[in-house]
Amino acid sequence: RSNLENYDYTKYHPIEEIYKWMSQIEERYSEVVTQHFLGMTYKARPMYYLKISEPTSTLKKIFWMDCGIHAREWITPAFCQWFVKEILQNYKTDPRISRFLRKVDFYILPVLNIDGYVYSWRKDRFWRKSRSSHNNGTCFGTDLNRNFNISWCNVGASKNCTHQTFCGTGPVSESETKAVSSFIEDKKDSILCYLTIHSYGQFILTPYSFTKTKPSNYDELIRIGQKAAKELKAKHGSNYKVGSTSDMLYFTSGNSRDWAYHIGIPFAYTFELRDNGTYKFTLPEDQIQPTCEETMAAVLSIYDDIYER
Ligand code: ING
Ligand code: ZN
Repeated sequence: RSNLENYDYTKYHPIEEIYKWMSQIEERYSEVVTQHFLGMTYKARPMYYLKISEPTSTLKKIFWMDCGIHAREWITPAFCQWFVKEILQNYKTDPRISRFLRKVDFYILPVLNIDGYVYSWRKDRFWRKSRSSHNNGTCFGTDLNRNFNISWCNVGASKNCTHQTFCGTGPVSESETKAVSSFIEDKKDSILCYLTIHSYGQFILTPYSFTKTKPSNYDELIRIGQKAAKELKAKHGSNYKVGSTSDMLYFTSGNSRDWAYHIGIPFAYTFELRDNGTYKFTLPEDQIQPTCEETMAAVLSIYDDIYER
């Protein structure tokens, strides 16, 4: 059961299986995939991303996607893995995907918040934050999506470590956000698109979340997002709403997407995957496949539009 051909993409997987899957993917598709170390989590677990890249001499742009920044959002690591599988199984035969790989490298981080993910499997299915220790070990976890260096802890975030949206002890105080921030900062001139995948609620969200002020390319972001939502709906009929986070949801600060946009990455979106509130974070496994299929359509639609520019 442990080889790659038997990997079940319609089930949720504990971190050990995801680690193993990453190594097997790198081995099986060594001509296009490499696994890279990004940093260590608070509990000293290694964070790896997969780079999907066809060896060519031309300088390529980067499309970044991360999943699992919030521990309980299990459908999101499942989607990142689905995405990798689809690209690798089809890049030789699907003209659209082979076209992407001529100009673009995909960087995929399947589980950003590994410590939290492990905790959500072993102890508390509804854990959201990381597992860093605060106040002499009396409370645990930072909301990694409030810890980035953008309007840090100004709105929709808490300085109380017992709260779900604890922003950390300072901007980028957590090892997980440090690892992601320094990598993105380093590569930002090449990164054209930053996607971060959450659940639930069924939204495609643009900057910003800490202000109602609109980004300079807002109209284009919305147009591309709306087309993606249309492609998504065409698969299984799911309705997604498109708009800025502050218009569609609530005010928050210190999230990764706003930060990525702020440092100059022009196409930055947050996805909120299924569902609409029936199962919330415990989306049944029989919805993994349809959710991944429709999300794939949306992500490829966004990539198409950006690529064609
Ligand atoms: N929702 C996001 C959260 O971090 C969000 C909403 C989206 C905030 C985009 C900021 C930017 O609260 C979930 N489900 O985590
Ligand atoms: Zn989330």
